[in-house]
Amino acid sequence: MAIERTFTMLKPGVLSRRIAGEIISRIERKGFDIIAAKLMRIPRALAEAHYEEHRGKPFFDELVAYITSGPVVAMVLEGDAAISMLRKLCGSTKAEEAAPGTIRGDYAMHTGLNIIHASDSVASAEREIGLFFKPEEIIDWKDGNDGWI
Ligand code: IDP
Ligand code: MG
Repeated sequence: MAIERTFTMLKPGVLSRRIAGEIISRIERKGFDIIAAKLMRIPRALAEAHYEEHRGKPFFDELVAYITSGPVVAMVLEGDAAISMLRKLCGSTKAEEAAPGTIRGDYAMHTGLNIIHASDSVASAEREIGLFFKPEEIIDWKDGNDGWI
């Protein structure tokens, strides 16, 4: 499998619910390397750029309003097949289809409040990482646990 980088974001509400630690812990325990992380409040223009593919859809305005409504935790993760691996860990987009055991399945009741974003392709990951992080904010570290993960 190829090493990939993916972008993830704990959406607003995660900090208020005091579950950021639990979600980050699931990501770490799966084996991803967290290579960038920051707490931020997303400006409207960045939210619209991030969700550009959804502009014009019925939920777009609500989505942008939600994502700018409070602080998020933005991260870059690295690992084997990180993009599809993280999508699986997050679970389906629709709340009613997200399986128990996945992050969305375990922590979200509503699709519009599904608590975590994960890039869906190599192109999206590159684009989203570039929107949220400067190259110097990404730390390329090795933990020496490769044989265990
Ligand atoms: P994804 O987050 O699994 O990649 P997308 O289809 O890219 O799913 O949608 C982006 C976000 O927009 C979703 O995570 C969810 O918060 C919201 N969303 C998607 N579809 C709907 C919907 O039908 N109603 C309300 N919100 C939606
Ligand atoms: Mg998406």
